[in-house]
Amino acid sequence: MFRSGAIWAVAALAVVGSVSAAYAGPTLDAVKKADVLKCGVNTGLGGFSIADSTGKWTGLDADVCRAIAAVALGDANKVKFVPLSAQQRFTALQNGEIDVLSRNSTWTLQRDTKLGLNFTNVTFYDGQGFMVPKKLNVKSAKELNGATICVQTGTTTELNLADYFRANSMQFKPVVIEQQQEVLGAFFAGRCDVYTTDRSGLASTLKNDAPNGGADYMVLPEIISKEPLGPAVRQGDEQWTDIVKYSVYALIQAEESGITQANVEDLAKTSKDPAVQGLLGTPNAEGKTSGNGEALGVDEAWAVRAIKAAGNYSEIYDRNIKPLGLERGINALWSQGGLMYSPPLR
Ligand SMILES: N[C@@H](CCC(=O)N[C@@H](CS)C(=O)NCC(=O)O)C(=O)O
Repeated sequence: MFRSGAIWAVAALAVVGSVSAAYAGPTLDAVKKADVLKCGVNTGLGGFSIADSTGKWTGLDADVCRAIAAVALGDANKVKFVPLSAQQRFTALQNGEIDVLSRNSTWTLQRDTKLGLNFTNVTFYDGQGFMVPKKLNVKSAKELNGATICVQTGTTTELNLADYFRANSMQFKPVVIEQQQEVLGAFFAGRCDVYTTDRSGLASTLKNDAPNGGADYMVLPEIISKEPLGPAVRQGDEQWTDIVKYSVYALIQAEESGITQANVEDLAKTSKDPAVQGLLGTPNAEGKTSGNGEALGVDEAWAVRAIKAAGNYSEIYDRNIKPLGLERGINALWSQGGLMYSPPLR
């Protein structure tokens, strides 16, 4: 018994050994050849991805693009931001117009399977809500029977809305529009009583797009769905999936390990903490590095560059999402009662 177990162990090791050298997948090759990461983003959603008048993109999703470019290409600035509507985004990814989608997109079973995509992580745990003009004098979504509701095409929002009203035996009149700016135009012009989207989208709209600084509008208390938002890639290139996945996990682990944009280079040289050394590719006391970079098919300083690109998850959150008035809540680290958790990066 022992003998045959030992033989199996040797055989298993041989197999593991033979696949341990990371292969170069087609997406990383293509990204390197183009020397730019084509990253699908929102057409303009403050806090997530929005371009200023000089064409500079900011936001959590834009920072994720930068972290991936830093890992894959060694330069956080080598990103071509491709703005996409809700309706266009998955086709653009399927067609190869973009290498990764980082655009407030909800991870759902059918997007992750039937659409031929892989969601890699959750970068923001969200949920759908409703915004109404204060003058409507409504305090709860349960009072919205018969309301006219503005919603964007090609979203989970559209589907949840129908489910919620059906489940509560209420009627509504949908005004379904493809372009975000037109949805908001219709709502603020009073063509709909209600605007519905992810609560982060409502917070962003209230702060950035609503007339009068949002003073005449309010968000109702109900959260009617789960909207785990995160990056997606095409199925079929496991290496690229892993690169995107661990680029994001490096940012989350960096927060947990106290690694910041400002101290990452220093810690890469001086830290004696094995977890930090492992993540940052620093040789340990025996002169050995963790080998994470090799396993991903990049170099060992990959995570240093990801963190240097935009900061750790809390830095990214505080810079982009906090100004929308959204506290960390369930987006806090697991060790602080939230859901943000990186697997061991070893
Ligand atoms: N998370 C939802 C909704 C995403 C979505 O597209 N939301 C709208 C409203 S906040 C949006 O971002 N529109 C901006 C655009 O079309 O560029 C989904 O994945 O379907």
